[in-house]
Amino acid sequence: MQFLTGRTSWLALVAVASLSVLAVALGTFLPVAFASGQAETREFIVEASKFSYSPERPRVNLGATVILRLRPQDVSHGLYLDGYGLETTAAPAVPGVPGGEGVLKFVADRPGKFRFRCAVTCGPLHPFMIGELNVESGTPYTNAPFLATVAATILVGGGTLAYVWGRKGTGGGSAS
Ligand SMILES: [Cu+2]
Repeated sequence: MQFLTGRTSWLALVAVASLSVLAVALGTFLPVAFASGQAETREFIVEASKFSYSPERPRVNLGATVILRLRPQDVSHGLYLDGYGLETTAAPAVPGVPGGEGVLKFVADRPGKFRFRCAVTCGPLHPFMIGELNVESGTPYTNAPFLATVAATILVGGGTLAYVWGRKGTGGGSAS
């Protein structure tokens, strides 16, 4: 029929080209979005006391630099992080004496939930002194460049198609 004649086929070509350009833009934005996550630094003061941690379930984004500052509140405690194999211990702070803090600094490069447990036998319920670090792999659906690109793709692609179909409906194929 007249759908693939003259102007309509040219517009279809433009639509395909637009989508291609946007696909490339998508490929450019996504790595940037992930890279920006890597620049993030999350620091937590983890207070430890018999027999729990506070916060108990810190959450970070994949790629973030994480600083955990273990601060025992009553007796000496430790923190061993499963999956990452990291450990620190500390005694409670004493006024006038530096310390009272064990620091773990690392890049959260493994996604998932990782338990951490006390690394110092601190009492009868010591085995139950457990927390959990949640390393969330960033979903692309929450970053602005991705959403903007998707929106632009839909607008341009949909708009072009609507235009093509509109011209087809009004006999638009008959370019003068
Ligand atoms: Cu403990």
